[in-house]
Amino acid sequence: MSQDNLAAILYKPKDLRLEKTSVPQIADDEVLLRMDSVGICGSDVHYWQSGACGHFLLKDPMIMGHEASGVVEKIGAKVKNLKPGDRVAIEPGVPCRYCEFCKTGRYHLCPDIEFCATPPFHGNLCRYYKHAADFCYKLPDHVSMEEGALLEPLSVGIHACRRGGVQAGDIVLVLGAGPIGLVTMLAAKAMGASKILITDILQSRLDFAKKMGADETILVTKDSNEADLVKKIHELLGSHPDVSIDASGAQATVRLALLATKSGGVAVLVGMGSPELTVPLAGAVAREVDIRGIFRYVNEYPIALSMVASGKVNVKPLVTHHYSLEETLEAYEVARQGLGIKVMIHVQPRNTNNPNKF
Ligand code: 572
Ligand code: ZN
Repeated sequence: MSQDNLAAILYKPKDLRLEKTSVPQIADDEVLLRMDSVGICGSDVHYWQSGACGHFLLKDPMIMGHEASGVVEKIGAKVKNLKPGDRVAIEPGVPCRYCEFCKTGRYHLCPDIEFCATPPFHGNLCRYYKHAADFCYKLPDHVSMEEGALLEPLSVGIHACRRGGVQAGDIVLVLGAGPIGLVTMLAAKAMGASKILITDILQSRLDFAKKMGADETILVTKDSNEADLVKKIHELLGSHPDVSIDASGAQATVRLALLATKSGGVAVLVGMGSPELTVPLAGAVAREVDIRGIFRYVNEYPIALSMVASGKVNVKPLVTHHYSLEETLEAYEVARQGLGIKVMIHVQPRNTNNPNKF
């Protein structure tokens, strides 16, 4: 094995470097992975630009990357579920397994979870990376390494839909057509939503969403009137949405979610741009609109893999840009400019580990 473990390390805001680090030693329940594909998430760009994301602050140099897939190089003495050569998707958050949240199945809320590229934990945008074997999911031959990496954002979308209770026949409103809005739309469709309307401030993103299966779109501009938008949402959907999912985090879209949702429906907030927002709460409360937050995902990787492997969800078109590990800085710049949807970094040349033609 080559001992070169080239890694993309964020030292401080706007100081991302490619440097060699050591190849990690594995514990008995871990696997050593040769990394293959790593997508860039909005949070990666936040850390790179500001050294922070929400309440997480970069203090020490950190290896980036958490939307990833790799190939098993070596297994620990107690690993039973994987063997060298297996192609895997990596669920990036490994919880303590002992706290009340872990024991009751909501391990994503574990206060001691170690999540890739969330300070102080390193991510996997590097050549060699070690991970808990039971948080690696073997990919069937017909699922590409890129799709394996995309199970991460797809899991966020599935979790948002499950928190919203999306079910067959539901009418769903998705606010924001960035990567998370799009995977939420794909998940809602796969879960049986009968009509999905998606909004954004960029027409290019709405055009993309339409190609990916949105039934209706609305372009929101700074001159848009809130009451008119709510009316238009109801008109285009032919009904009030059963579930609204805000994938933008802006005050304006959170307000729309609360105002547009059907009485007795659910409004899911995937993330908030700022810690406090001014929203029309009284109306939502009086109409028994349930407001639910989400934090990443829990037990959704196997669902995401089934959806992709069965062909129920096609995430491939989300990848608009491809770069090598050596081109990481260029890739981050493209992601920062928001020029495409998903920027993918190929640690090994693309298709090295894809047995089928894709
Ligand atoms: O891919 C999931 C994911 N989740 C992230 C960050 C990056 N990628 N987080 C979950 C939400 N938090 S937060 O602090 N926030 C809304 C900013 O609750 C950030 C980390
Ligand atoms: Zn992410």
